[in-house]
Amino acid sequence: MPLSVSRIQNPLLLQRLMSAEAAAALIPAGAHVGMSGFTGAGYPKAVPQALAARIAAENAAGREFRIGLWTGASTAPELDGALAKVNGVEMRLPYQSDPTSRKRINAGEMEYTDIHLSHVAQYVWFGFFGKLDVAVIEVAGILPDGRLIPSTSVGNNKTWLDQADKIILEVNHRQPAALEGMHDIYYGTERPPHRVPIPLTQVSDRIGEPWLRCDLSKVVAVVETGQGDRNSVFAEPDAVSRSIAGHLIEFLQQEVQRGRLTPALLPLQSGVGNIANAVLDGLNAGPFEGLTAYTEVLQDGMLAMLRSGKLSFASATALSLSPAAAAEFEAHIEFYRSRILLRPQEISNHPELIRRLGLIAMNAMIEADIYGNVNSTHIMGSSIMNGIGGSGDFARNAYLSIFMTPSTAKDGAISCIVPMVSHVDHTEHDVQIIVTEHGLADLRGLSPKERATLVIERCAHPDYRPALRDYVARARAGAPGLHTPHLLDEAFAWHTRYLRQGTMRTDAP
Ligand code: 0RQ
Repeated sequence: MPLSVSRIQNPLLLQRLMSAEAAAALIPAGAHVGMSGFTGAGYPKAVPQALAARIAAENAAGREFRIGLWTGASTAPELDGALAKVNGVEMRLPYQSDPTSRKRINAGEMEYTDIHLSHVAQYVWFGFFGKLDVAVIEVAGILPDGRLIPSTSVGNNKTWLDQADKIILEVNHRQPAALEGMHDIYYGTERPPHRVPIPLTQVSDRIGEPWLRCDLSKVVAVVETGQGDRNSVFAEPDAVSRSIAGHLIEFLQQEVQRGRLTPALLPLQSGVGNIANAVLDGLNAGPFEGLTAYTEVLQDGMLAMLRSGKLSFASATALSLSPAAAAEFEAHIEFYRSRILLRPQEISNHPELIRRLGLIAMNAMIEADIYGNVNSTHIMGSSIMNGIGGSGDFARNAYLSIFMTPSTAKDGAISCIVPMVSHVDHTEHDVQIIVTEHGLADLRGLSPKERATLVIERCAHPDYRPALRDYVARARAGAPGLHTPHLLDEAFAWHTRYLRQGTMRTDAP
């Protein structure tokens, strides 16, 4: 049986089968395009590249052709990279981590709206970003009645399918057919003032359907693809990330001893990157049992915890796995089927659910200041790295809000603990715990002055402690009794003063 017949079971949609080039030709210049994809999982692989080729040809002919690109979160070189290379994106939202896009954004060649991931779907329903013209969605298959089997991420796909005028579907034969049944698409979210509580009280609760609904009359093209997701390999945990994990696990053990957590902890949320993955490795070898996760990205560390039995269930919106972990997932998909649910990001990141479930939120950061404000997004206050992603959704509403970083960046040339962050993503009110390889500062219940001492003595690199202590002493002396003493001129100058010239990266990959 030809692949198209097995994966595209709806006769009407089978008739819409065409090449990626023909499908890309249906996207008009200036369109708002909602594409699938969340942290390198479930993004369309062929149409974006065909669109990029078309944009390059249009530009070569002297015609400007750019689109507004909306996704779930970051994608991959075949999508963000390909479109950014031809300067085809006029405006991007809500999260990216692509080197070429980053360069374009920081060069003023691409506009970027960096927003909380839980906000995206509802802002589109509210009409805050204007009309969505086209949806380009990767799916694992199409049922006879036209319902869609979602791929390795759900992200904003439900909203894109619902809101777009035209739909282009990429049916990817490389994604496991056995993904069917591992999704939970909730259709009960209304606009205010008609909202009702979301009926989810346990991470494993099913509240929706395994398939995406699709208005077949809007589908203008179906394209077949066969490439896997392109996710990078995680670095083996190094001494720094192992120390961070160690401090965190020790802290969680103390919380259990104090009766503020049980040995099963509370549902874990884990951010992206090597440190987050190292913490999960640490938890996998640690003393806690019967853990659960309510997170947005399920990466290698969590898969290993499911396999070992440390983690009994994980709810996420994306399976962002390295090639080796993806192979493990596919080889044992029946094992994972009863332990993983993928949901829309408006549910995985929903403040109501995060507060109700009482999550332990663990996210990486760029820098924290002595009073507990956190910068997750900007280098030197001005240059975007990736975006806030879901970190704000989780930090603001979690049971425990934890931020982690090595104490220094750029081989020690930059302190990640500073007097005043150069950009604020998470205020002191949303940050409870700061961890570096040197230690952990528990800021709960402390005044700003108490926090400053703790953050410097526990978390700052010893090389930077004298300068930070000196700053605090002079700020306090200059303004005795003030609540949050600062020397503003110096606070603003810190980032340039303590930066060895020539080490700063302006075009970070
Ligand atoms: O640069 O690659 O040139 O070495 O920033 O830093 O230490 O490799 O850490 O990859 O875990 O990323 C906060 C960006 C951390 C990420 C951030 C430089 C450093 C390096 C990256 P190089 P690391 P990571 C759920 C949660 C926001 C979104 C989020 C992120 C590069 O975790 O995007 O949390 N978070 N979402 O050298 C100058 C400093 C620096 C610095 C680091 N103080 N000054 N450069 N760097 N600190 C997931 C989603 O929402 C999708």
